Amino acid sequence: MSGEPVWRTTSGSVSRRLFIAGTGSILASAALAGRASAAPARQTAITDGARVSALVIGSGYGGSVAALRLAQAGVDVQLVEMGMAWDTPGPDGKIFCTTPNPDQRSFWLRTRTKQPFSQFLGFPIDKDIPRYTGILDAEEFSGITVYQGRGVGGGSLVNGGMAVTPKRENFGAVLPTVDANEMYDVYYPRANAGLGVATIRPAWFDTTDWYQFARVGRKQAQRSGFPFVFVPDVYDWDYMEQEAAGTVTKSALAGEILFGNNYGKKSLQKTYLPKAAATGRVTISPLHRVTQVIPASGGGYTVTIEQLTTAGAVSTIKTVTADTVFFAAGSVGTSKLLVKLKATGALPNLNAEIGKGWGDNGNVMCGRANHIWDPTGASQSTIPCAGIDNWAAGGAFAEVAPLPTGIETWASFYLSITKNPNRAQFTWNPTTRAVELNWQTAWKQPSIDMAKTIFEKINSTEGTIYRTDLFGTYKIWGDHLTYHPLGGAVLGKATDNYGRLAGYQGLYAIDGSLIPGNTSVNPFVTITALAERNIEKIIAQDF
Ligand code: FAE
Repeated sequence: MSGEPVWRTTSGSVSRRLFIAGTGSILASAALAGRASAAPARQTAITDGARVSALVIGSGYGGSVAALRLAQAGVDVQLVEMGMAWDTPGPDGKIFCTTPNPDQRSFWLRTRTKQPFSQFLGFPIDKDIPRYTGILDAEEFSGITVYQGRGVGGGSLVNGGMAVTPKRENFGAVLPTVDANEMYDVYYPRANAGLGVATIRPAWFDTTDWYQFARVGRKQAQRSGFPFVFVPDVYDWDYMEQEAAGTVTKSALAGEILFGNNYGKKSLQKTYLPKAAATGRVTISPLHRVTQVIPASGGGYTVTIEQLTTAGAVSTIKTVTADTVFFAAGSVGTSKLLVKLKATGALPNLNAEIGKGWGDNGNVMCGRANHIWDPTGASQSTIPCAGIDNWAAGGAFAEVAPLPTGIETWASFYLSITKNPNRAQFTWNPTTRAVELNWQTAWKQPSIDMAKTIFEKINSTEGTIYRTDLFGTYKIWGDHLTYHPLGGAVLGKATDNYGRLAGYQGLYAIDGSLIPGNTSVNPFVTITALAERNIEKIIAQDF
């Protein structure tokens, strides 16, 4: 296949470029998904003065599930997303830029990149870029940088696609008020099916150069007595095998991940969102940011929305009335909105739990330096497929992550999810008129200690040391960030047991803000499954 793939639609084959130019974002998404039929989606953005049944703020996992299920139940949905549509190729013919060569598409309104690794082999790797509504936000709070996706599809656009259902014995600690039987019998299977979750073919894993790094990870984990587990992903594994065979355009095997995958990854743009569009009841408004939600005098809520330019300026302010509002702006986005709305008197009856219970899913990163006889490979897929499970004994689950630099580095790299007990709170600062988070960098120490239960043992068995050149000069631990923000409107505390916000009828939280800080594994399958559970109940009882 050439670099300009051909997608089949009901009207025959069209080139992706032509199809996108001739249609709108949602139809383009449906075409990218290879779906045979998609009913026409409404193309126009939300209009000033509109009255809407359901307004969903944010188009990540929670927002996409809510939009699809509400629309299928016959409810008209306005899905409002502050990021771009990500449906139009740039000058290089691609929608997304690669991780090694970030351009303006990479970061959300920054003039310099802020890569998770600040340096490599002692050299700083960040560079200047034009300020643009790029795909990855590195949002800085005191003591932590929180990485989040921006655009139609939310975090699914930028994440590694690791689609992990927590072990059942850990679920009680993840969501204590939720019936585990229902989740494991109905909603986790529904979420996994809806997301297109699959596992790498073991025979290919065992032979391909692209996963040598993970095989080294397996060998070393097993030599130290740790369980090594394959981890499912939403990447199309058949497509990846074709990438390796050279028969399709490379994406995961061409360094694409952090700023989007042009091919192969089943982001929400290829799963829930085209299905939502196919109902004909969902309108998506990209580059629209919700800033205010206040009870309307005639019932429902008055919602203020800023339309943004790609430079981040506000071009128009729209006011609409919504019968119901679903907060799906992600843990940080939903928390920031709710904390502000409560503190500024727009929604004063929200309860005192708003903004509380925020955690980083215990994220901490590190690299290890292998011996010269243990190369991890110059060619590495960007998609992780395996992990080291020491949750029960040491409180750590370490994803064996790629370091796709294109050269041999002898480095093994890991993102650990740990049972870090620390929880932070969002609060409103009336002086700066901004929402703050009181996380402290020192609160990562339990995560480091838990990750060490794996890596000290491996280093001792292998006679190896940590890398000290990835996160600063002579710095071992990447303890400055999280990819997995969770909490801020915790289920059963800020809301009832289905996400209905306390104090107001018709207001719901339906995203990662509901989860109290930790999922024991990567979070998006749990966010999706919980959203599936909650929306089913809400549709049955409230609509
Ligand atoms: P999210 O997907 O963040 O969607 C919220 C959306 O709301 C975003 O599109 C925002 O732009 C939008 N928004 C925010 N505020 C507003 C506003 N005021 N008005 C309008 N729109 C707004 O929320 N998780 C895994 O399970 N496996 C992985 O492999 C994995 N890798 C990751 C790698 C990276 C680099 C990152 C950043 C995250 C990763 N995650 C991973 C985390 C995962 O993407 C995240 O938990 C989910 O995306 C959160 O889903 P939500 O629906 O809560």
